[in-house]
Amino acid sequence: MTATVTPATEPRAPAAPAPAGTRHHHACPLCEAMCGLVIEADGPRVTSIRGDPDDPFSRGHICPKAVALTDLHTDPDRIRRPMKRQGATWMEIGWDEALDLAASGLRAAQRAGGSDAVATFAGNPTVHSLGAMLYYPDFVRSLRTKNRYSATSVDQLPHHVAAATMFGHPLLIPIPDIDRTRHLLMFGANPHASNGSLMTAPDVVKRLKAIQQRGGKVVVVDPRRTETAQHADTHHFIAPGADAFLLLALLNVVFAESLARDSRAGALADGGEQLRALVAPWTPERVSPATGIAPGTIRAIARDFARAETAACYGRVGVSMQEFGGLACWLITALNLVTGRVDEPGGVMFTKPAIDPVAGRGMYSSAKIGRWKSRVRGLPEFMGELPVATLADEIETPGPGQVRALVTHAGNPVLSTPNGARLERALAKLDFMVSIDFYLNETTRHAHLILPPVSQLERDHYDITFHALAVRNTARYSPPLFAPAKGAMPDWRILSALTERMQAGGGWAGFKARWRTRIMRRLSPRGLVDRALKAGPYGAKASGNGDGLTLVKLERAKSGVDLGALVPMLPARLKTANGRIALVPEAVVADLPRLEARLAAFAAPRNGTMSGTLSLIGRRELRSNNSWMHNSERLVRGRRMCTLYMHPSDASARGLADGARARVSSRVGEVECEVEVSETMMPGVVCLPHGWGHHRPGTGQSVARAHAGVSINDLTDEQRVDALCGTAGFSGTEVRVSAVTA
Ligand SMILES: Nc1nc2c(c(=O)[nH]1)N[C@H]1C(S)=C(S)[C@@H](COP(=O)(O)OP(=O)(O)OC[C@H]3O[C@@H](n4cnc5c(=O)[nH]c(N)nc54)[C@H](O)[C@@H]3O)O[C@H]1N2
Ligand SMILES: Nc1nc2c(c(=O)[nH]1)N[C@H]1C(S)=C(S)[C@@H](COP(=O)(O)OP(=O)(O)OC[C@H]3O[C@@H](n4cnc5c(=O)[nH]c(N)nc54)[C@H](O)[C@@H]3O)O[C@H]1N2
Ligand code: SF4
Ligand SMILES: [Mo]
Repeated sequence: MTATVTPATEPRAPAAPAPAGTRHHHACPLCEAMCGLVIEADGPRVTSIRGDPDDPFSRGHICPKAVALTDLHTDPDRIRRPMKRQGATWMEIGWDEALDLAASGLRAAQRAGGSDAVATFAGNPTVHSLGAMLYYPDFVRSLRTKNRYSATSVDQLPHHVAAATMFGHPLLIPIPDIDRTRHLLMFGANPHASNGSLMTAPDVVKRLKAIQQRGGKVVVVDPRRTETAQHADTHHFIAPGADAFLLLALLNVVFAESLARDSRAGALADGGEQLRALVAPWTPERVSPATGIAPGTIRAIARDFARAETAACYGRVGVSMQEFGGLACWLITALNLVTGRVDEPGGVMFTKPAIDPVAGRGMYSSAKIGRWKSRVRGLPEFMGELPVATLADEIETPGPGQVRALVTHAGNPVLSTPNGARLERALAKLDFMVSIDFYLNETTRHAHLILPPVSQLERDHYDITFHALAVRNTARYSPPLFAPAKGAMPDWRILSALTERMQAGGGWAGFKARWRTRIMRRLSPRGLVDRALKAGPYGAKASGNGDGLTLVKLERAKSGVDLGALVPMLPARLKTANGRIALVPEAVVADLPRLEARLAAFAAPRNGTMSGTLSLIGRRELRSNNSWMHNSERLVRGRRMCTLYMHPSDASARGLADGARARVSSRVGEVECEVEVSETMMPGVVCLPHGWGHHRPGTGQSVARAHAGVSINDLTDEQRVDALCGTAGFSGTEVRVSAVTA
């Protein structure tokens, strides 16, 4: 299939020019770091993008991706008008026609198969779009479907599970107070590449260095000696997916050697004795073969952590995108709790954001796992969503409730979810698909309709999510840099227009929903932000003197405002029914036998020989952003990013030298790529980045296609999930690697 674009009769309108030589302040919306930018523009042209030295939080930091915002804005491949596909041909159509077609296509699917016949998938940039954050939930509600999916179940879901079951709300994730800690124990995170995650900390490299400069320690546990690990005081290789074993042993040592500490948060927690009993069998000796870490080292990690004056244990995707992610995330918080690190400066703390997502009672606030199950595989719902690892099953398996139509928003599940190739085949069988996205990518090419939002520079921004996950309390509002091009729609307008069209049902509930949509449309994101700020913890009401934070004030403070270091928030912030912390949450602990049953398999040696399998993990690169931003020449040129890292012993056992081509195969598929022999890999483990594989036909990103790479998710297995919550078990996928012979 090739993509031919037939222009609509209406010419493409140019971006409304900003006055010549203007300076704008804007928060970068690309990753979680929220760096402040100073962008200079000459008319419609961006002339420079620099870090904003006056941003009290990011202090002038910037990374190469921010500069590519201008490439994104001017990219001729970026879709600017709605597109309709007929066979392999795309044509531009007007907005009214496009929105009506979207609604009628979805309604037809609902009529034929009921409301669950329509599925939704929200990708990562949804969280980075103010408009989508505010208007996407109502759109999904208007569809009344149980088939809701998102990138959450290939990412941070287990962290939400731990937060929900221990503190009563999925968003009550404690954040490492890295600016004050003297000991940071990091599992499965590489902030040198990712710029920090579930820990918004712009200029995170400098903040990590500062820990060492004040005499503290950074300890990294990772199957790869990453950039972060190379700068740490200590790095320990761990077998992929074995973190829960190690954490059980760390807790075992803490109890066995009386290293636990009393604390305010600890006094609020129930289950201390139960936890002590649970971890008692998990001695360092018992977990050592499975983790690959010597018993003495495990004891030293536990002692150093527990004895440090202040300490924070933190884990990120390495512990959440694996088969035992729920257990690992729980155990990390449990370790923090019993050593007195929760809600203490220098430990892990809760934020007090100016707009508080925890205060609302939305569809994301439920603390229960599995209120319903997926139809085909019986995987559990969480936060109103089902695991995306089963989306292809739901599309392909006939019967009542079969998915026949799909809406994607800012996502690329063909490249981002396990066994993407199978999902890709499934997408081609849908009756109807609509994508809200400005690129024709590996996923959206299967849509019948693409509704493109404006570029990142044509919309306003307030980071609702990441201010709530930041290492300081800050607030920052960015007005649009450019007025939207004529006839262009931001995410929120598209979503609001679709919601209006899909809202059905009469009666009081229907009336209320329609009324809400109208009010929301009238307020716009800007108005909603103003309201939320006024109602928030720094608003006039909360501050009591009528002098609270408002949007107007934030607009005046162009570089954002600092609301101070994190402060103790317990017990007031707890959302559990009994107002206590569950140190041993029943739903999570019930998963321990599944882990125990795998101990022997983890301990069995399986690598190092020609025939042996290897364990596959992922990585992030500073100049890449998941599956997109690959159409920016300046980001993809230079050193090739999509290579397979491999330890010298594993490479030589297979006759592979640096730069050789290798065939990598798994239960589900096979790819061919270049090998980079690297001492930084744990023997037996190989590593590929995700988000590549742009060779597929029918896409519309010319630069990305020239730097195609291969997709790691053509190897990862949709059957391999964390059974507790259905999150994809990417880390540790078993693969075979062999030399490609001409
Ligand atoms: N094997 C493996 N797989 C992984 C990962 C891994 O580490 N290993 N990481 C996982 C993680 S953490 C994540 S978050 C996912 C990410 O995967 P996804 O969320 O599925 O996709 P992205 O690559 O972020 O694609 C973003 C899409 O959104 C579009 N877009 C960008 N900005 C906007 C906007 O403002 N509005 C709209 N409507 N569209 C926009 C882009 O054009 C692009 O098509 O991948 C996951 N997959
Ligand atoms: N430049 C850039 N920045 C990004 C992104 C991007 O694509 N590019 N993506 C953004 C997104 S969506 C997210 S979610 C964040 C993620 O932020 P991070 O979690 O910091 O991301 P990674 O760099 O993938 O780091 C994960 C680490 O886990 C290790 N790991 C893999 N498996 C295991 C395991 O089983 N156990 C342990 N202990 N470690 C393991 C990997 O080797 C890797 O070093 O980054 C965000 N920032
Ligand atoms: S670190 Fe993240 S927020 Fe900062 S400039 Fe880079 S992409 Fe933007
Ligand atoms: Mo992510």
